[in-house]
Amino acid sequence: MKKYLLLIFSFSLLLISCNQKSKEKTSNEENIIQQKPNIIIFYVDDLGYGDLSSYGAVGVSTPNVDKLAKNGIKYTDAHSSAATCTPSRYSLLTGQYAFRNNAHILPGDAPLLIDTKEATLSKMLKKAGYNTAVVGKWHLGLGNGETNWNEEIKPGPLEIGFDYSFLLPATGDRVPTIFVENHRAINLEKNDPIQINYKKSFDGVPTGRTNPELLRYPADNQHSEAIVNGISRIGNQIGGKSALWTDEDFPYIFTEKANQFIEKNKENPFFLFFSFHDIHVPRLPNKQFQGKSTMGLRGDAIVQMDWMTGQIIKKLEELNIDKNTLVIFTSDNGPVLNDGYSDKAEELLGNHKPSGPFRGGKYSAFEAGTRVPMITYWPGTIKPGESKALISQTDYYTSLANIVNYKTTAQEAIDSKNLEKTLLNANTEGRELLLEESFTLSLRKGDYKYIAPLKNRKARKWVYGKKIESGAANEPQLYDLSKDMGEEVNIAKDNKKLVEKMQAKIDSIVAI
Ligand code: NG6
Ligand code: CA
Repeated sequence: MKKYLLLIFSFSLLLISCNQKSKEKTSNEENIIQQKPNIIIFYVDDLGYGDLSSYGAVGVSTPNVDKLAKNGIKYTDAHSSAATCTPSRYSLLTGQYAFRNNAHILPGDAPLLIDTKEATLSKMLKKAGYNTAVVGKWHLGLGNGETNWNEEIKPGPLEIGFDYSFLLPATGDRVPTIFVENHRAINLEKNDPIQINYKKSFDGVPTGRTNPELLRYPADNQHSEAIVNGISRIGNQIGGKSALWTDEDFPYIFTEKANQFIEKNKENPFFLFFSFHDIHVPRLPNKQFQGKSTMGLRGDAIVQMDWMTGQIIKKLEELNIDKNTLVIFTSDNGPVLNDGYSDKAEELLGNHKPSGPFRGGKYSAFEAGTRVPMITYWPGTIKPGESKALISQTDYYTSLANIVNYKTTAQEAIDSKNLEKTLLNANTEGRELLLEESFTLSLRKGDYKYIAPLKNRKARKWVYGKKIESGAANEPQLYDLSKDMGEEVNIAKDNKKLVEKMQAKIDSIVAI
């Protein structure tokens, strides 16, 4: 009996020690896994360099984003790849300049712009062991060009590396005005299918043009088609009544979808591309945010965006994964006030400067077209600071690949530089040269900014229908931002050699 007991005793000891060993192993494994941080990219739409209080805003307060800026790295020379949305998104996700795929602002019925065989940031992170999601505005095309929105909608994000998607398909001002979750439009009823048409209107369906009295606020001619929620949009639409969105619900719906994804993936590394509709037009912030800025709807939309950011950061903190999550916060292009709707953005601006100290705005070749706020935040890992480094969103692909120890090939993300250290340390240099896409191509070399002349067409001073300078000209422009941040004095004529060199550099980038 004694012998028997001893045997049981030693057997239990063995079990305990094995168990401990396996526990050690699990915690080691956990450590290894935890070295791969979760990654969230907060991608705001049309947020200008001066639109956050941490970047000098006066008409609006953004405490949630300011907390990231204060405790992370605030960049002062960070750029979207282009001065409009689709091209910037294309570059962020592929690590390639948009001109390589002739990417420009897409209509809402455009097919998926990114070839499903192309390498993408999302595919790369998936291969590195991440669960990946995109929530919010897409605007990179969906389907094959003949999309029936009542059936399976593909290819889309799921075919280019995202495990989950919850989308506003194009923009808030374009049809279809429905949400698409993975391959399906949500809340559609079989007996009321939805159809859209970008060429002609549907008989008997009122539009902003035929029935302006139905509108909550007036719009320009391009935005005068389908009326949804009292707002006319670009493109015609009929049916799908049960599926049509209410713009004022966006902040809750997108935040909830994002937080559900985070909650589900709290145990494994995840990548969330959180792509805001705000502060793009039409600006229809929820009642909760109305009147919360001094700038009317545009400012209130910024407050809403700030709140949404705060809700997601709070979720990370609640789940205790904030210290294991790298957050990048930025915008897809510079600011615009009137972008087609009379929402009083111009009238109520006051002393607020959406472009900060820079010239131009959305669409423009001048700095404010692409110089946008950017913050990286990773509590416990990133030391707070301010960075002057020149960095493009095109660089996220290769930089994140390095952070997660993924080796990219030479054919992958060809325009993306490894700025891993620049993302994590405020005192690290950035790019030497940076390309900006707009009506033309511009090149930054340190503080010099060169804007290539338009060759085959006459440059217009103003962006068509907007109060924004295009920045394009028929002669070369060169500015020295160290003395002339506002790009007022063209020094091209006195610096012919440098102009030639910078044009040659652009030519060589284009020729790749
Ligand atoms: C333009 C729209 C503008 C906006 C933009 C896309 C006009 C007259 N209309 O065609 O309102 O929707 O496309 O913005 O300019 S972006 O941020 O998605 O690029
Ligand atoms: Ca945009």
